[in-house]
Amino acid sequence: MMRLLLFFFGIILTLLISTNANAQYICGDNNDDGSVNVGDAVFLINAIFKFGPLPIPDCIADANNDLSGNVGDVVYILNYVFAGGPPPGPDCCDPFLCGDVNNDGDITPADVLYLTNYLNGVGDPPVPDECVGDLNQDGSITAVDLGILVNYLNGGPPPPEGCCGIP
Ligand SMILES: [Ca+2]
Ligand SMILES: [Ca+2]
Ligand SMILES: [Ca+2]
Ligand SMILES: [Ca+2]
Repeated sequence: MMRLLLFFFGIILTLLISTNANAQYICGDNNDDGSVNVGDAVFLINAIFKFGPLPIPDCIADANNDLSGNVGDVVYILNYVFAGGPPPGPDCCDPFLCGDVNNDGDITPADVLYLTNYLNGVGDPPVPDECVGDLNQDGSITAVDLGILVNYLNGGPPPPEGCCGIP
């Protein structure tokens, strides 16, 4: 049963995640009524377990911004509505911040350290996808990309927005 559920989630995740990044939306407002409340948790449960309609755009289902739309987002919404947890989003449809290689939502010296460790073979690759570390979009992560990151933190131009192919 568990394996079946996991398989099913895999299909749903593929369905839920899209690259629609420019529509007006509220992350977690799955039923599009203008606010995030328990109805949105129910909406997402229906989408996952009962083949109900998907939110539009479907990326807003990713309330916890981990690049998947699943029961974790139902829990996240319930925690927000009932337990004072953090609100969804706002970047659920724009998950790739180029240069934020440790995926904490910001570009800071910690990203330089993360990327340096990776280039030295002692750290993990950039998350959530290696593409956020390819700042010059040449298909590989090198010292040049690290240089762009360092330069930005020293007041240079910001990394490009489309390093992962999503402008
Ligand atoms: Ca709603
Ligand atoms: Ca999620
Ligand atoms: Ca970061
Ligand atoms: Ca590169």
